Amino acid sequence: SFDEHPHTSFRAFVDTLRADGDLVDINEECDADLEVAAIVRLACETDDKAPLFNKLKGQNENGLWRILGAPNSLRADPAQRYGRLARHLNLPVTSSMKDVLDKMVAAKTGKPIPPRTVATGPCKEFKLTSDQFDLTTLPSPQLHQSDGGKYIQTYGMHVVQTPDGKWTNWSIARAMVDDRNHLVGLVHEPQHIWQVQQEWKKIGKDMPWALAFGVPPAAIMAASMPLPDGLSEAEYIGCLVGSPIDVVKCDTNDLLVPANSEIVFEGFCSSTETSGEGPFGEMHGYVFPGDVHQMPKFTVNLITHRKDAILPISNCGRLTDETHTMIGPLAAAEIGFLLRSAGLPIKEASSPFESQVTWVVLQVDTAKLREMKTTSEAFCRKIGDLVFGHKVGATIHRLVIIGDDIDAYDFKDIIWAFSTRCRPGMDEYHFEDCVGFPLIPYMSHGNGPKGRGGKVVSDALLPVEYTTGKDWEAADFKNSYPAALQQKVLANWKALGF
Ligand code: FMN
Repeated sequence: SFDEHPHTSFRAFVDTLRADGDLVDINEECDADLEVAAIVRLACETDDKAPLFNKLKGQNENGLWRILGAPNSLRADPAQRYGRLARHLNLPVTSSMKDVLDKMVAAKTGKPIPPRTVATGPCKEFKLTSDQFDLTTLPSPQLHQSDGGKYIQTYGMHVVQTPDGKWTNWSIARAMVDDRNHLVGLVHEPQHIWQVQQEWKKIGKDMPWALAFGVPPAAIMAASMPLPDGLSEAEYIGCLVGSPIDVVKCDTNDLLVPANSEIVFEGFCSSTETSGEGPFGEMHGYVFPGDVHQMPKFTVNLITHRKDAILPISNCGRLTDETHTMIGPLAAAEIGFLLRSAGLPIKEASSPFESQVTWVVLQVDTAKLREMKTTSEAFCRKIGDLVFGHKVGATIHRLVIIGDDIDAYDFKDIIWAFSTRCRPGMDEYHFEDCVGFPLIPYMSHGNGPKGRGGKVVSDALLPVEYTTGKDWEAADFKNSYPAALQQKVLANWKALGF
Protein backbone atom coordinates (compact mmCIF):
# COMPACT_ATOMS: atom_id res chain seq x y z
CA SER A 1 0.00 0.00 0.00
CA PHE A 2 0.88 3.70 -0.12
CA ASP A 3 2.21 3.47 3.40
CA GLU A 4 4.88 0.86 2.79
CA HIS A 5 7.38 2.82 0.72
CA PRO A 6 10.12 4.97 2.19
CA HIS A 7 9.56 7.79 -0.32
CA THR A 8 5.82 8.06 0.34
CA SER A 9 5.74 7.36 4.09
CA PHE A 10 8.02 8.98 6.64
CA ARG A 11 7.49 6.09 9.07
CA ALA A 12 8.53 3.59 6.39
CA PHE A 13 11.53 5.84 5.61
CA VAL A 14 12.68 5.65 9.25
CA ASP A 15 12.29 1.85 9.24
CA THR A 16 14.23 1.66 5.98
CA LEU A 17 17.13 3.71 7.35
CA ARG A 18 17.25 1.32 10.31
CA ALA A 19 17.26 -1.68 7.94
CA ASP A 20 20.03 0.00 5.93
CA GLY A 21 22.17 0.21 9.08
CA ASP A 22 21.93 4.00 8.76
CA LEU A 23 20.06 4.82 11.99
CA VAL A 24 20.90 4.75 15.70
CA ASP A 25 17.99 4.18 18.11
CA ILE A 26 18.73 6.17 21.24
CA ASN A 27 16.51 4.80 23.98
CA GLU A 28 18.01 6.50 27.02
CA GLU A 29 16.30 9.74 27.94
CA CYS A 30 17.77 12.78 26.20
CA ASP A 31 17.13 16.46 26.72
CA ALA A 32 15.76 18.43 23.77
CA ASP A 33 17.52 21.42 25.29
CA LEU A 34 20.86 21.24 23.39
CA GLU A 35 21.70 17.58 24.13
CA VAL A 36 19.75 16.22 21.14
CA ALA A 37 21.20 18.99 18.98
CA ALA A 38 24.80 18.33 20.00
CA ILE A 39 24.41 14.68 19.00
CA VAL A 40 22.79 15.55 15.67
CA ARG A 41 25.43 18.17 14.91
CA LEU A 42 28.32 15.76 15.51
CA ALA A 43 26.58 13.11 13.40
CA CYS A 44 26.30 15.66 10.56
CA GLU A 45 29.91 16.79 10.84
CA THR A 46 31.16 13.18 10.73
CA ASP A 47 28.65 11.75 8.22
CA ASP A 48 27.47 9.30 10.89
CA LYS A 49 24.12 7.52 11.14
CA ALA A 50 20.84 9.38 11.66
CA PRO A 51 19.95 9.48 15.39
CA LEU A 52 16.39 8.59 16.43
CA PHE A 53 15.67 9.89 19.93
CA ASN A 54 12.97 7.59 21.24
CA LYS A 55 12.76 8.97 24.77
CA LEU A 56 12.80 12.69 25.41
CA LYS A 57 12.34 14.74 28.53
CA GLY A 58 8.85 16.28 28.36
CA GLN A 59 7.31 13.68 26.00
CA ASN A 60 3.58 13.24 26.67
CA GLU A 61 1.74 9.96 27.39
CA ASN A 62 1.11 9.25 23.70
CA GLY A 63 4.76 9.60 22.86
CA LEU A 64 4.52 13.17 21.52
CA TRP A 65 7.15 13.42 20.31
CA ARG A 66 10.29 11.54 19.34
CA ILE A 67 12.95 13.25 17.19
CA LEU A 68 14.85 12.09 14.09
CA GLY A 69 18.00 14.09 13.41
CA ALA A 70 20.00 14.36 10.20
CA PRO A 71 17.14 12.97 8.07
CA ASN A 72 18.84 13.88 4.79
CA SER A 73 22.51 14.22 5.62
CA LEU A 74 25.34 12.16 4.14
CA ARG A 75 26.46 8.57 4.71
CA ALA A 76 30.11 7.79 5.49
CA ASP A 77 30.31 4.94 2.95
CA PRO A 78 31.48 6.62 -0.30
CA ALA A 79 29.43 4.15 -2.36
CA GLN A 80 26.27 5.27 -0.53
CA ARG A 81 27.16 8.89 0.13
CA TYR A 82 23.74 10.08 -1.07
CA GLY A 83 21.85 7.04 0.25
CA ARG A 84 19.52 9.10 2.43
CA LEU A 85 18.60 11.38 -0.47
CA ALA A 86 18.06 8.31 -2.62
CA ARG A 87 15.70 6.83 0.00
CA HIS A 88 13.66 10.05 -0.18
CA LEU A 89 12.97 9.27 -3.85
CA ASN A 90 12.93 5.46 -4.02
CA LEU A 91 16.23 5.37 -5.94
CA PRO A 92 19.02 2.81 -5.40
CA VAL A 93 21.14 3.74 -2.35
CA THR A 94 24.21 3.90 -4.59
CA SER A 95 22.71 6.78 -6.62
CA SER A 96 24.88 9.79 -7.38
CA MET A 97 23.85 13.41 -6.75
CA LYS A 98 23.29 13.64 -10.51
CA ASP A 99 20.85 10.69 -10.36
CA VAL A 100 18.95 12.42 -7.54
CA LEU A 101 18.73 15.75 -9.36
CA ASP A 102 17.83 14.14 -12.70
CA LYS A 103 14.90 12.42 -10.96
CA MET A 104 13.71 15.74 -9.49
CA VAL A 105 13.98 17.53 -12.85
CA ALA A 106 12.25 14.74 -14.81
CA ALA A 107 9.04 15.33 -12.83
CA LYS A 108 8.99 18.95 -14.03
CA THR A 109 8.02 17.94 -17.52
CA GLY A 110 5.84 14.92 -16.67
CA LYS A 111 2.08 14.96 -16.31
CA PRO A 112 1.01 16.39 -12.93
CA ILE A 113 -0.98 13.95 -10.76
CA PRO A 114 -3.31 15.73 -8.32
CA PRO A 115 -3.50 14.44 -4.75
CA ARG A 116 -6.33 12.16 -3.60
CA THR A 117 -8.40 13.39 -0.67
CA VAL A 118 -9.12 10.62 1.82
CA ALA A 119 -11.54 10.73 4.77
CA THR A 120 -8.97 10.19 7.47
CA GLY A 121 -5.43 9.00 8.01
CA PRO A 122 -2.72 8.16 10.55
CA CYS A 123 -2.13 11.86 11.32
CA LYS A 124 -5.61 12.03 12.91
CA GLU A 125 -4.95 9.36 15.54
CA PHE A 126 -4.59 11.87 18.41
CA LYS A 127 -5.87 15.42 18.69
CA LEU A 128 -4.85 18.16 21.09
CA THR A 129 -6.81 21.39 21.26
CA SER A 130 -4.96 24.55 22.20
CA ASP A 131 -5.70 24.15 25.93
CA GLN A 132 -4.19 20.63 25.84
CA PHE A 133 -0.63 21.37 24.71
CA ASP A 134 2.22 23.69 25.56
CA LEU A 135 4.98 24.03 22.97
CA THR A 136 7.33 25.36 25.63
CA THR A 137 7.13 22.16 27.73
CA LEU A 138 6.87 19.60 24.93
CA PRO A 139 10.35 18.52 23.73
CA SER A 140 10.86 21.43 21.31
CA PRO A 141 14.58 21.45 20.50
CA GLN A 142 17.05 24.19 21.36
CA LEU A 143 19.47 23.66 18.45
CA HIS A 144 22.41 25.98 19.22
CA GLN A 145 23.19 27.66 22.55
CA SER A 146 22.78 31.20 21.17
CA ASP A 147 19.60 30.55 19.19
CA GLY A 148 16.84 32.98 20.15
CA GLY A 149 14.30 30.21 20.63
CA LYS A 150 13.47 26.54 20.26
CA TYR A 151 13.54 25.79 16.53
CA ILE A 152 10.80 23.21 16.38
CA GLN A 153 10.38 23.79 12.64
CA THR A 154 13.38 22.94 10.49
CA TYR A 155 12.15 19.94 8.47
CA GLY A 156 8.37 20.30 8.46
CA MET A 157 6.31 21.46 5.51
CA HIS A 158 4.28 24.68 5.58
CA VAL A 159 0.97 24.38 3.71
CA VAL A 160 -0.57 27.65 2.50
CA GLN A 161 -3.05 28.52 -0.23
CA THR A 162 -3.89 31.67 -2.18
CA PRO A 163 -7.29 33.23 -1.30
CA ASP A 164 -8.73 32.10 -4.68
CA GLY A 165 -7.77 28.50 -3.86
CA LYS A 166 -5.85 28.06 -7.13
CA TRP A 167 -2.35 27.56 -5.71
CA THR A 168 -1.38 25.48 -2.70
CA ASN A 169 2.27 25.89 -1.81
CA TRP A 170 4.27 23.39 0.23
CA SER A 171 7.63 24.61 1.51
CA ILE A 172 10.22 24.45 4.28
CA ALA A 173 10.99 27.63 6.17
CA ARG A 174 12.27 27.69 9.73
CA ALA A 175 10.18 28.65 12.77
CA MET A 176 10.77 28.81 16.51
CA VAL A 177 8.45 28.55 19.48
CA ASP A 178 7.17 32.00 20.51
CA ASP A 179 4.97 30.88 23.40
CA ARG A 180 2.76 27.93 24.38
CA ASN A 181 0.65 28.01 21.20
CA HIS A 182 2.54 30.32 18.83
CA LEU A 183 5.48 30.08 16.47
CA VAL A 184 7.39 32.85 14.76
CA GLY A 185 9.20 32.07 11.54
CA LEU A 186 10.91 33.33 8.42
CA VAL A 187 8.51 34.62 5.77
CA HIS A 188 10.55 36.65 3.32
CA GLU A 189 10.83 37.73 -0.28
CA PRO A 190 10.94 36.01 -2.80
CA GLN A 191 9.77 32.79 -1.12
CA HIS A 192 6.38 31.42 -2.10
CA ILE A 193 5.11 31.44 1.48
CA TRP A 194 5.81 35.19 1.40
CA GLN A 195 4.12 35.57 -2.01
CA VAL A 196 0.99 33.79 -0.77
CA GLN A 197 0.98 35.82 2.45
CA GLN A 198 1.07 39.03 0.38
CA GLU A 199 -2.24 38.00 -1.22
CA TRP A 200 -3.88 37.49 2.19
CA LYS A 201 -2.52 40.83 3.40
CA LYS A 202 -4.05 42.51 0.35
CA ILE A 203 -7.53 41.36 1.38
CA GLY A 204 -6.84 42.16 5.02
CA LYS A 205 -7.12 38.60 6.34
CA ASP A 206 -4.87 36.25 8.25
CA MET A 207 -3.52 33.33 6.21
CA PRO A 208 -4.93 29.87 7.00
CA TRP A 209 -1.93 27.63 7.66
CA ALA A 210 -0.87 24.09 8.42
CA LEU A 211 2.55 22.74 9.24
CA ALA A 212 3.03 19.03 8.64
CA PHE A 213 6.02 17.18 10.12
CA GLY A 214 7.22 13.78 8.96
CA VAL A 215 5.61 14.08 5.54
CA PRO A 216 6.29 11.73 2.63
CA PRO A 217 10.03 12.13 1.96
CA ALA A 218 9.41 12.82 -1.76
CA ALA A 219 7.20 15.72 -0.62
CA ILE A 220 9.86 17.30 1.55
CA MET A 221 12.29 17.19 -1.39
CA ALA A 222 9.79 19.07 -3.56
CA ALA A 223 9.03 21.49 -0.72
CA SER A 224 12.72 22.42 -0.67
CA MET A 225 13.02 23.00 -4.41
CA PRO A 226 12.37 26.41 -5.99
CA LEU A 227 9.61 25.12 -8.29
CA PRO A 228 7.77 27.69 -10.47
CA ASP A 229 5.33 30.29 -9.08
CA GLY A 230 1.77 28.98 -9.10
CA LEU A 231 2.75 25.31 -9.22
CA SER A 232 1.15 23.23 -6.45
CA GLU A 233 3.83 20.87 -5.11
CA ALA A 234 1.27 18.11 -4.42
CA GLU A 235 0.66 17.63 -8.18
CA TYR A 236 4.34 17.67 -8.98
CA ILE A 237 4.98 15.07 -6.25
CA GLY A 238 2.22 12.87 -7.69
CA CYS A 239 4.17 12.88 -10.95
CA LEU A 240 7.46 12.33 -9.11
CA VAL A 241 6.19 9.20 -7.31
CA GLY A 242 3.88 8.03 -10.11
CA SER A 243 0.65 8.00 -8.08
CA PRO A 244 -1.59 10.47 -6.26
CA ILE A 245 -0.46 11.44 -2.80
CA ASP A 246 -3.09 10.88 -0.09
CA VAL A 247 -4.18 14.06 1.68
CA VAL A 248 -6.72 14.73 4.40
CA LYS A 249 -8.55 17.92 5.38
CA CYS A 250 -7.51 19.84 8.45
CA ASP A 251 -10.12 19.87 11.25
CA THR A 252 -10.05 23.64 11.75
CA ASN A 253 -9.51 24.98 8.22
CA ASP A 254 -9.86 23.79 4.62
CA LEU A 255 -6.21 23.02 3.93
CA LEU A 256 -5.19 19.51 2.91
CA VAL A 257 -2.16 17.79 4.46
CA PRO A 258 -0.46 14.44 3.74
CA ALA A 259 -2.64 11.84 5.48
CA ASN A 260 0.28 9.87 6.88
CA SER A 261 2.09 12.89 8.36
CA GLU A 262 3.60 12.26 11.79
CA ILE A 263 2.39 15.56 13.31
CA VAL A 264 0.18 18.38 11.97
CA PHE A 265 -0.14 21.89 13.40
CA GLU A 266 -3.30 23.70 12.26
CA GLY A 267 -3.89 27.41 12.57
CA PHE A 268 -3.11 30.66 10.81
CA CYS A 269 -0.28 33.04 10.04
CA SER A 270 -1.02 36.57 11.16
CA SER A 271 -1.09 39.33 8.56
CA THR A 272 -0.51 41.98 11.23
CA GLU A 273 1.15 40.52 14.32
CA THR A 274 4.88 39.90 14.46
CA SER A 275 7.36 38.77 17.06
CA GLY A 276 11.15 38.61 17.40
CA GLU A 277 12.69 35.79 15.37
CA GLY A 278 16.27 34.55 15.70
CA PRO A 279 19.11 34.49 16.04
CA PHE A 280 19.67 31.02 14.62
CA GLY A 281 22.72 28.93 13.79
CA GLU A 282 22.27 29.08 10.03
CA MET A 283 23.14 27.13 6.90
CA HIS A 284 26.36 29.04 6.27
CA GLY A 285 27.71 27.94 9.63
CA TYR A 286 27.27 31.02 11.83
CA VAL A 287 25.08 32.35 14.59
CA PHE A 288 25.30 36.04 15.45
CA PRO A 289 24.12 36.33 19.06
CA GLY A 290 21.54 39.05 19.52
CA ASP A 291 20.51 39.15 15.84
CA VAL A 292 16.71 39.38 16.15
CA HIS A 293 14.25 40.39 13.40
CA GLN A 294 10.49 40.89 13.40
CA MET A 295 8.67 38.09 11.58
CA PRO A 296 5.02 36.96 11.33
CA LYS A 297 3.43 35.07 14.18
CA PHE A 298 1.75 31.70 13.61
CA THR A 299 -1.08 30.58 15.91
CA VAL A 300 -1.43 26.83 16.53
CA ASN A 301 -5.08 26.01 17.22
CA LEU A 302 -4.86 22.22 17.02
CA ILE A 303 -2.20 19.51 16.95
CA THR A 304 -3.03 16.14 15.44
CA HIS A 305 -0.52 13.29 15.44
CA ARG A 306 0.28 9.61 15.10
CA LYS A 307 1.09 7.44 18.09
CA ASP A 308 4.75 7.91 19.11
CA ALA A 309 5.06 10.62 16.49
CA ILE A 310 8.50 11.48 15.14
CA LEU A 311 9.55 15.11 14.63
CA PRO A 312 12.29 15.33 12.01
CA ILE A 313 14.83 18.11 12.54
CA SER A 314 17.67 19.61 10.55
CA ASN A 315 20.31 21.01 12.88
CA CYS A 316 22.01 23.23 10.37
CA GLY A 317 25.44 24.80 10.55
CA ARG A 318 28.78 23.74 9.14
CA LEU A 319 28.94 20.90 6.63
CA THR A 320 27.08 18.68 6.03
CA ASP A 321 23.35 18.81 6.78
CA GLU A 322 20.03 19.14 4.92
CA THR A 323 20.51 22.84 4.16
CA HIS A 324 23.53 21.76 2.08
CA THR A 325 22.35 18.45 0.64
CA MET A 326 19.01 19.96 -0.42
CA ILE A 327 18.92 23.77 -0.77
CA GLY A 328 22.00 24.17 -3.02
CA PRO A 329 21.60 21.08 -5.22
CA LEU A 330 17.84 21.58 -5.73
CA ALA A 331 18.39 25.23 -6.68
CA ALA A 332 21.16 24.12 -9.06
CA ALA A 333 18.76 21.69 -10.72
CA GLU A 334 16.23 24.50 -11.30
CA ILE A 335 18.97 26.83 -12.55
CA GLY A 336 20.13 24.23 -15.08
CA PHE A 337 16.53 23.76 -16.22
CA LEU A 338 16.01 27.53 -16.56
CA LEU A 339 19.16 27.98 -18.68
CA ARG A 340 18.43 24.99 -20.91
CA SER A 341 14.88 26.29 -21.39
CA ALA A 342 16.43 29.55 -22.64
CA GLY A 343 18.37 27.53 -25.24
CA LEU A 344 21.76 27.70 -23.55
CA PRO A 345 24.12 24.70 -23.88
CA ILE A 346 24.32 23.76 -20.19
CA LYS A 347 24.97 20.06 -19.58
CA GLU A 348 25.15 19.93 -15.78
CA ALA A 349 24.42 22.25 -12.87
CA SER A 350 25.61 21.45 -9.38
CA SER A 351 26.25 23.24 -6.10
CA PRO A 352 29.50 22.20 -4.39
CA PHE A 353 29.12 21.72 -0.63
CA GLU A 354 32.64 23.16 -0.21
CA SER A 355 31.24 26.57 -1.27
CA GLN A 356 28.68 26.23 1.55
CA VAL A 357 26.24 25.99 -1.38
CA THR A 358 26.73 29.65 -2.35
CA TRP A 359 28.09 28.60 -5.76
CA VAL A 360 26.48 26.85 -8.67
CA VAL A 361 28.79 25.27 -11.21
CA LEU A 362 27.58 25.17 -14.82
CA GLN A 363 29.13 22.68 -17.19
CA VAL A 364 28.96 23.87 -20.80
CA ASP A 365 28.72 21.77 -23.93
CA THR A 366 31.62 23.58 -25.60
CA ALA A 367 30.96 22.22 -29.11
CA LYS A 368 27.53 23.86 -28.98
CA LEU A 369 29.06 26.96 -27.42
CA ARG A 370 31.36 27.35 -30.42
CA GLU A 371 28.36 27.15 -32.75
CA MET A 372 26.88 30.14 -30.89
CA LYS A 373 29.82 32.31 -31.98
CA THR A 374 29.54 34.29 -28.78
CA THR A 375 32.00 35.89 -26.38
CA SER A 376 32.79 35.30 -22.75
CA GLU A 377 31.21 38.60 -21.78
CA ALA A 378 27.98 38.13 -23.76
CA PHE A 379 27.58 34.52 -22.62
CA CYS A 380 28.27 35.19 -18.94
CA ARG A 381 26.16 38.36 -18.83
CA LYS A 382 23.26 36.45 -20.35
CA ILE A 383 23.59 33.63 -17.80
CA GLY A 384 23.94 36.08 -14.90
CA ASP A 385 20.93 38.14 -16.00
CA LEU A 386 18.77 35.03 -16.29
CA VAL A 387 19.81 33.39 -13.01
CA PHE A 388 20.30 36.40 -10.77
CA GLY A 389 17.10 37.98 -12.06
CA HIS A 390 15.07 34.90 -11.12
CA LYS A 391 13.84 33.38 -7.82
CA VAL A 392 15.77 30.15 -8.55
CA GLY A 393 19.04 32.08 -8.20
CA ALA A 394 18.11 33.83 -4.94
CA THR A 395 20.49 31.88 -2.68
CA ILE A 396 23.40 31.63 -5.15
CA HIS A 397 26.12 34.29 -5.33
CA ARG A 398 28.71 32.78 -7.67
CA LEU A 399 28.19 30.91 -10.93
CA VAL A 400 31.30 29.11 -12.16
CA ILE A 401 31.30 28.26 -15.86
CA ILE A 402 33.30 25.11 -16.67
CA GLY A 403 34.06 23.06 -19.79
CA ASP A 404 33.24 19.46 -20.69
CA ASP A 405 36.54 18.13 -19.34
CA ILE A 406 35.55 19.11 -15.79
CA ASP A 407 33.27 16.96 -13.63
CA ALA A 408 30.58 19.31 -12.28
CA TYR A 409 30.10 17.07 -9.23
CA ASP A 410 33.77 16.80 -8.25
CA PHE A 411 35.08 19.76 -6.26
CA LYS A 412 38.71 18.76 -6.89
CA ASP A 413 38.02 19.20 -10.61
CA ILE A 414 36.01 22.40 -10.11
CA ILE A 415 38.55 24.19 -7.95
CA TRP A 416 41.33 23.17 -10.38
CA ALA A 417 39.49 24.81 -13.27
CA PHE A 418 38.48 27.86 -11.23
CA SER A 419 42.00 28.41 -9.93
CA THR A 420 43.78 27.96 -13.25
CA ARG A 421 41.42 29.18 -15.98
CA CYS A 422 39.48 32.09 -14.49
CA ARG A 423 41.64 35.19 -14.30
CA PRO A 424 40.58 37.26 -11.27
CA GLY A 425 38.97 40.46 -12.48
CA MET A 426 39.09 40.04 -16.24
CA ASP A 427 37.15 36.74 -16.42
CA GLU A 428 34.56 37.71 -13.81
CA TYR A 429 31.29 39.57 -14.39
CA HIS A 430 29.80 41.31 -11.37
CA PHE A 431 26.10 41.84 -10.64
CA GLU A 432 25.09 44.47 -8.10
CA ASP A 433 21.59 45.28 -9.37
CA CYS A 434 19.85 42.10 -8.24
CA VAL A 435 18.38 40.52 -5.11
CA GLY A 436 21.05 39.21 -2.72
CA PHE A 437 20.84 36.47 -0.10
CA PRO A 438 20.92 38.22 3.27
CA LEU A 439 21.72 35.03 5.21
CA ILE A 440 25.28 34.91 3.85
CA PRO A 441 27.55 36.60 6.45
CA TYR A 442 29.34 38.79 3.88
CA MET A 443 25.89 40.18 3.04
CA SER A 444 24.13 40.53 6.42
CA HIS A 445 27.32 41.38 8.32
CA GLY A 446 29.44 42.66 5.46
CA ASN A 447 30.31 45.99 3.85
CA GLY A 448 27.62 46.51 1.21
CA PRO A 449 23.83 46.57 1.06
CA LYS A 450 22.50 43.55 2.99
CA GLY A 451 19.86 42.49 0.51
CA ARG A 452 21.18 43.49 -2.90
CA GLY A 453 23.98 42.51 -5.26
CA GLY A 454 27.24 40.81 -4.34
CA LYS A 455 26.97 38.31 -7.20
CA VAL A 456 29.42 37.18 -9.86
CA VAL A 457 29.74 34.90 -12.87
CA SER A 458 33.26 33.44 -12.96
CA ASP A 459 34.24 32.18 -16.37
CA ALA A 460 36.53 29.15 -16.05
CA LEU A 461 36.49 28.51 -19.80
CA LEU A 462 39.68 29.46 -21.61
CA PRO A 463 39.12 31.75 -24.64
CA VAL A 464 39.89 28.93 -27.15
CA GLU A 465 36.87 27.03 -25.85
CA TYR A 466 34.70 29.74 -27.47
CA THR A 467 36.53 29.57 -30.79
CA THR A 468 38.55 26.55 -31.89
CA GLY A 469 38.34 24.24 -28.88
CA LYS A 470 40.58 22.91 -26.15
CA ASP A 471 44.30 23.14 -27.04
CA TRP A 472 45.82 21.54 -23.95
CA GLU A 473 46.24 18.19 -22.30
CA ALA A 474 45.82 17.76 -18.57
CA ALA A 475 49.11 16.85 -16.95
CA ASP A 476 47.62 13.87 -15.15
CA PHE A 477 47.71 10.09 -15.37
CA LYS A 478 44.56 9.87 -17.43
CA ASN A 479 45.47 12.44 -20.07
CA SER A 480 49.26 12.50 -20.38
CA TYR A 481 50.05 8.82 -21.12
CA PRO A 482 49.05 6.44 -23.95
CA ALA A 483 46.09 4.19 -23.08
CA ALA A 484 48.13 0.99 -23.48
CA LEU A 485 50.74 2.27 -21.03
CA GLN A 486 48.07 3.27 -18.53
CA GLN A 487 46.61 -0.23 -18.70
CA LYS A 488 50.05 -1.83 -18.23
CA VAL A 489 50.75 0.34 -15.18
CA LEU A 490 47.35 -0.39 -13.66
CA ALA A 491 47.65 -4.12 -14.32
CA ASN A 492 51.10 -4.23 -12.63
CA TRP A 493 50.27 -1.80 -9.83
CA LYS A 494 50.19 -4.34 -7.01
CA ALA A 495 53.04 -6.38 -8.41
CA LEU A 496 55.16 -3.22 -8.47
CA GLY A 497 54.70 -3.04 -4.69
CA PHE A 498 52.05 -0.32 -4.37
N1 FMN B 1 13.82 28.81 3.08
C1 FMN B 1 13.47 29.93 3.74
O1 FMN B 1 13.01 30.87 3.12
N2 FMN B 1 13.64 30.03 5.09
C2 FMN B 1 14.12 28.99 5.82
O2 FMN B 1 14.24 29.09 7.03
C3 FMN B 1 14.47 27.78 5.16
N3 FMN B 1 14.95 26.72 5.83
C4 FMN B 1 15.22 25.55 5.18
C5 FMN B 1 15.65 24.44 5.89
C6 FMN B 1 15.91 23.25 5.26
C7 FMN B 1 16.38 22.07 6.06
C8 FMN B 1 15.72 23.15 3.88
C9 FMN B 1 15.98 21.86 3.16
C10 FMN B 1 15.29 24.25 3.15
C11 FMN B 1 15.06 25.46 3.79
N4 FMN B 1 14.66 26.60 3.09
C12 FMN B 1 14.32 27.74 3.75
C13 FMN B 1 14.71 26.62 1.61
C14 FMN B 1 13.37 26.54 0.98
O3 FMN B 1 12.71 25.39 1.39
C15 FMN B 1 13.50 26.56 -0.53
O4 FMN B 1 14.03 27.81 -0.93
C16 FMN B 1 12.19 26.32 -1.25
O5 FMN B 1 12.38 26.47 -2.63
C17 FMN B 1 11.10 27.27 -0.78
O6 FMN B 1 9.87 26.92 -1.35
P1 FMN B 1 9.20 27.81 -2.50
O7 FMN B 1 10.11 27.67 -3.69
O8 FMN B 1 7.88 27.19 -2.72
O9 FMN B 1 9.15 29.21 -2.01
